[in-house]
Parts: sequence; C-alpha cells; structure tokens
Amino acid sequence: MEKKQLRSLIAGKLSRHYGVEPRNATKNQMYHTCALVVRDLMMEKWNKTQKEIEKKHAKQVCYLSLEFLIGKSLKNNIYNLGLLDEFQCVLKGMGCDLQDLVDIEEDAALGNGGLGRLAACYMDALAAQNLPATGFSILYEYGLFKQRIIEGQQTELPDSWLDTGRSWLIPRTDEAVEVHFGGELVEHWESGHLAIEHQNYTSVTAVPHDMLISGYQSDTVNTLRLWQAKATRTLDFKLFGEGDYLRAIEEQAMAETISKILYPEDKHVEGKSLRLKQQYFFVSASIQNIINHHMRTYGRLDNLPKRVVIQINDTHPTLVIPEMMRIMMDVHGLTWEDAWDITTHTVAYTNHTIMPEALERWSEDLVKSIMPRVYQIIVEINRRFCEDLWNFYPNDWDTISKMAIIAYNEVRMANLAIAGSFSVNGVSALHSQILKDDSFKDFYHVTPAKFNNVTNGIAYRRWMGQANEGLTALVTDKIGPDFLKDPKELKNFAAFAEDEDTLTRFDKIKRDNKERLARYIKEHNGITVDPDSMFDVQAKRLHEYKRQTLNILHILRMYYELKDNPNLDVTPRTFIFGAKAAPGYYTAKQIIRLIHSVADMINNDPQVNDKLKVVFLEDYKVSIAEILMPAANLSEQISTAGREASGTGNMKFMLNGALTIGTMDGANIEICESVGEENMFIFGLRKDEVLDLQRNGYNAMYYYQQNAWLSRILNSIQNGIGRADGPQVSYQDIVHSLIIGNDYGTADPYLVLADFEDYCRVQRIAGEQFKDAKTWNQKAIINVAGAHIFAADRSVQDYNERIWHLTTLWKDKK
Ligand code: 26W
Repeated sequence: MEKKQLRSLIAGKLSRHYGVEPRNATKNQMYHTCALVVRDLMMEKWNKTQKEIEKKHAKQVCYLSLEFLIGKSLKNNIYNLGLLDEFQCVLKGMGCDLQDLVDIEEDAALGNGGLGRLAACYMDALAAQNLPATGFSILYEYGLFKQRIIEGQQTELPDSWLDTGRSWLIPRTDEAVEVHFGGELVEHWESGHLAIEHQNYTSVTAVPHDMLISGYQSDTVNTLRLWQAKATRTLDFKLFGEGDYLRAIEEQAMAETISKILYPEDKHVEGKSLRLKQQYFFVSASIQNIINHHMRTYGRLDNLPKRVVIQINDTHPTLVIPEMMRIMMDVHGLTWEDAWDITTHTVAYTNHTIMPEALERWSEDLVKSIMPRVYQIIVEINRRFCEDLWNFYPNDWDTISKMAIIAYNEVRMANLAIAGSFSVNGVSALHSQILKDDSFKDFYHVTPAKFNNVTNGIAYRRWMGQANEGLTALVTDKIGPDFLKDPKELKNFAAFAEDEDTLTRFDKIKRDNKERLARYIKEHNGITVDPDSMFDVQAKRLHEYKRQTLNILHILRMYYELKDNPNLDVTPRTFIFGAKAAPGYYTAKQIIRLIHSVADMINNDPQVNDKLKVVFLEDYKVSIAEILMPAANLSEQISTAGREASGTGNMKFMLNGALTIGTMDGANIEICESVGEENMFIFGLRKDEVLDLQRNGYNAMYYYQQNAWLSRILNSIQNGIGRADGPQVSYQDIVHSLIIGNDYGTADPYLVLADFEDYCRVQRIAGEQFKDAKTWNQKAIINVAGAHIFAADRSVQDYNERIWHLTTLWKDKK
C-alpha cells in the first residue's frame, strides 16, 4: 500500500467519524480511526478467506476456550499486514506518534495466564499458516482484574477494556442464537418415538462479536467469535403490565451477568453456578453456530467430522459433547448411535494441568437444574460408557468407579472429555507422559491410540519480532528475514555464537532493553535499578507450586550473606517479580506481601544497595511482559518437578536471550534438550524423586532444623520483615505452611525446603558466570536459536498432522 493511499484512508475516516482534520484529532480519535482503517484492510482478506473455505469445502478447526489472552491488537495487526513503516510515517506527518496510540490501547485480558495466552498464540500461528480456524469464547465485559498494590498488598480493580477494545469487535446480531436454562422436561410419544419437550426454561440470547485475526504476511484472516449474553426479552411486557416492573428488569440483569466477568481463579475450582452457566452458554451458542453453518452448507451432518474439528482447551468447554448430542438428536432427529459417532469423531481434548484441585467436578444437582436435558444425556453417556468398561475391566469395580463420568453425586468433566473425544493431548513431553502413566492411566489402557503430545509454543513474531526489534534486526542481518516465516531457520543463528560482531551487538541490544525496563521501573516503582546488574526475573501467576517462595528465600540468603560480610564479591542483581494472585487465594496474597516486605527491607538498606534490588511490577499483563521478556538475563522456572504442565513464559524468555534457571519440569526438559545442560542452570529434585520423597514421608521440619540458613531465614520471616525504620511484618502463616502444615495438608507440599540448597548452589554458579559477559552472551545466543522449536507455528503443525488434518487455504505468495 502506498503512503498516500493510507493517508487518505485515515483522513477520510477521521472526517466521516469525528468531523475533524488530522491535525486537530485527539489521540483517542486517532486510535479508533487507525483501528477502523486496519479493520477494513483485514475485512477484505477475511471475505476472501471465507469464500475460499466455502469453495474448497475446507476442513477447519473450531478452538473452544473460555480464555483468550489477546493483549493489545493495533500494533500486532499493523505488523502482520506489513504496514509498520507506512503507519509510522503517515502518522508522523499528521503530528502523531504510533507509540502514543499503542500506549492508550487497553490490553484485552480475556484470560488468566498460560492457557489463555496459548489460545491467542495459536490463533496467530493458524492465520500465518493459512489454516482455517475459528476461536470461540465469551465477550467478558470485564477481563482479568487490574492489580493495585496498596501498602504491599494486592487489591483488585475492575478491568473495563471495552473502551478501547470495542474498535476491534464486529457485532453480528443477525447470527444471534438462544440458549435455554432451567425449566422442566416433558416426554411424549410422537409418531412412534419418544420426544422430549423442554418447558418453562429461561432464554438468554447469545450475540456474536467477531474479532478478526490476521497472520504475518498472510492473506488468511480468521475469526475469533466472542459471545455476549443479552436478555431474550428486553422487558417482559406482561410482567410490566402487571406492575412487576422490578422482576422484568431483574430477569434482564440476570441474563446479562453471564458475560459480565472472567473468573479470576486458575488452578482451583469453585463450583459456582454462574461459572457453569458461562460454560453452557458459550458452548451451546458455539455448537449451534457450528451446526447451523454446516447444515446451511452441506444439508447433512454425517460429514461433519470431515469439515470441522472441535478442539477443547482444557475441560472448561466439555459440555460441548452432550450439547452436540442434544442438538443432533432433539433438533435434527439423529439416533443416539449416529450422534455419538459424529461427536466422538469431531471433538478433541487438550489437558493443561494435573493438579487435582483444578480438575473440574460439578454437582449433579446443579447440572440437572441448569440444563436438565444435557444432564439426561450425560447420564446416558455414563451408562453406556460404564457398560463398555465392564467388558474391558470385568469385575473391576474399583477401576470402573474411578473412570465413571458420574460418581458421588458429581459429574467429572475430565472423564467426560476423554470418553467423548477422539484425541487427548498433554502440552509437553513430560506432562503427556504423566497423563498416560498416572492421571489417566486406566483410560490409556482402554484406548492408547487416543493419547498424544503436542508441546506448547508461542507467537514468536509477537514475542521477538515486535517486542524485541533490536534482536530481530540483528538476527535478520545475520541469517536473513526468512526465519520470520519459517522458525526452523532461527536455528542458523547458533552459528553466530562465536562471532565478535554478533556478540557486541547482542550485548548492546540487551543493554538497551534493560535500560528501557529500568526507565519503566523508575517511573512506576520509583526505584532506581542498575542496568549493569543481572536482571533475574520471575513473572507468572502467583501459585505455591510455582514457588515464588523459593526465589524469595534465596534473595534473603544473599541479603544476609552480604550483611554478614559486606565485602563479599557477589554479582549485583535486580530481582524482578510480576504476578497476580487469585483474589480468594490467601497464601498467594501473603506471598505477594512478603515480596514487598523483602523489597522494602533490601531497597532501603544502604549497606547492600548497590548490590541487590527487589522490584515487584504491578499489574503484570501481556503488554508488561512485552517490555520485561527482552530485558531479562535470568529466567526463573522453578516449579516442583511434575507440577508445571509446560510453561510458556520459559519459552518467551529464552527466545529473548535469557538463560533459564529451572527444575526438570514441563517444557524446561525440552529446553534442556534443545540447548544442552551447559547452557542453562538445572537444579532440584527430579519428578520421580519428588514422588519418592513424598511417599516415604517428607519431613520439612528436618530441613528447617538442619540447614542453618533455612532456620535463620524462616525465623526472620516469622519475626518480621521490613525496612529498618519502618514497620516489621510477620509472616507466620507462610512459615507454618512450610514447616508445620495447616488444617488442609502436610508441611511444604511443594518441597521448597528440600530444593533450597541445590537452588542456592546453582544460583551461585549463575552469578559467577554472569561476570564473564562474553561467555554468557554466547549461551544466550544459543538459547535464542534453540527457541525455534517453541514456535507456535510448530505446535500448530503438530496439531494439524496428528489431530486436525485441516485444509491449507493457499500457499503464500513469495
Ligand atoms: C478454575 C478453573 C481453571 C483451572 C485451570 C482455570 C484455569 C486453569 C488452567 C489450566 C490454568 C493454566 O493456565 N494452565 C497452564 O496452561 C499452560 C498452557 O498449556 C501451561 O503452559 C501451564 O503449565 C499450565 O499451568
């Protein structure tokens, strides 16, 4: 596109929308205008994409996920369209800086963490590779809460992202569908067969809002369809007439709460009825949409598995299985057998966690009252499933009851997901192995062919191409630009690990990125950090299994070592944290507070001040990650082995040239295979050692008593931490949970104390190695190159080869 053309598009939109000239436009007007211009450009490609899907009878993936953690869109879309220079230049001519517009866009935070961001990265990779895909989710009015730290403690504020986010959404009222809740079932005979009638239900209308998903230098534009809940009857005039005005308004509000807010809990299932309603609402709307569309195109359902694969992102959308059965039987008149055959050849399930507290189970009564017909179908799925199991495991009641979909008055979503899918995959090699050997062992024996692995991946063009322009330019200079289309090319960058020019430039780029982060920290935290110090970063959701506590214990050890011996030759470090805690997760919130107390103590102690700093970045989100990842030297991936399904932050850090300090967990193992153990810092108990220790009675108290550092550090936390001239806060509960345990379990369930000594040992090595900048940079470069295997492009190809078998729409023009 010519700059002239772009200029007139922007000027035209500004004048038609706001009646202003470019030079008089506010930043806000400019932002919305640019978003609309970009949207128009994508819309042309979207039309072309849809036509091609139809023409080719293409098979597409429908990615169902309760979370899509998109972040900002403006720059991403401009970048993918290849118009970055053009926009920058044209806007400059209008007296406006593109970066200012980027800054005012709110993140679309429709997700909690890894699982939601993964969905967003996959949408990017699918479009880039010309694979047809539609994402389905909820149009949450409020995304993940905004985090404010007040006196060291997390408080939550609502996140109204739609002020800027709505520019990307296209309402499609014509495609709205109804979802029915509650009510009763009436059975009657209708020309020889039993018909089910659903009466007295509450109807909620699902209105789709589409976000267009562009891919890098590709003509494919896919759809992310977000459902908004609206009352089907805006005002009940009958009630209104009777004067029951309040009830009418109430019904409307009830319906609309369904898409109000994203649940901020990850890893812990609350069993709230609104959450179940969200799941059914979004699943029902999506599958109605999929089936309606298929019927319009083909007029039959038996070929559905040839045209559509439904990938469910964890168990949250599992109700799609019984809901699909319901629609095919009750609406389209299929037999149970035919409907089951189609369903189980269409749905595939990805598991993201083996943490037992995150496995979804819903009370039977709740399921029955919210969706009586779906409940009936689940009961029948369970009956038939257990009958089959009886043939496979004759007389083995124990195993069958563990595998049952309904037991102890609960519906177990993972069991339903496995029974109703043709594929079950984990998200790293280790995790998928654990699923087969342990979590889903009995299922694996029945249908081994269902189980497979797809190691996670990231949108590397966002996480390096856009977030780290300096590094992208360097890599492009050395190996050419093809790696931006084909991640395997990035491998070639390893050959430059010894090249002087590459090393010097790499060092400078990292330094610039650290300065940028240092400025951000100065502005937001008021703390001065030294860009020459090692930036040691842990950024992820706050959870005990991720062990931010282990990190803090090590920081305290370094601090006390320096206090004992102020002349100690340590590598200066800036420890940086970013983390949100689920609002109801008490221990996680205490850990955030502890980090702040430690920061307060260390940052205000002149004795250690030029050696140690501790920074907590408030409101960690995608757009902060984009500044943080490029500036990191050391990436903390320190979960208890066997707990982190994969991790994807680990991939983003290495891609930006940080070295990993980590346990042999999740994708860390594959990082190690890719770069070699000498290019990272592995420590701690292996997965089997963790299990052995726990089986044989782990004694946390013993570690506390035997290890002088642990006693000293834990005592200090117990007694109170804070700056010398300020309040000292005691963290009794944290110490208790580490050495004594609480009502809910034994002490230190995540083996923080058991891994402490080895972690400190390896941290010391990392500190020593950082002094030799050249060797460190060589290792960093090997990490950048080794990250090629973690491109979402590769993950999506794996899904496509092993599970989806989609139609490629077209080859890219060269
Ligand atoms: C309360 C319901 C609930 C339960 C679990 C909500 C969300 C979850 C997710 C499974 C949490 C999550 O984000 N899991 C992460 O998924 C990533 C992508 O596969 C992995 O890289 C992480 O290891 C895993 O923790």
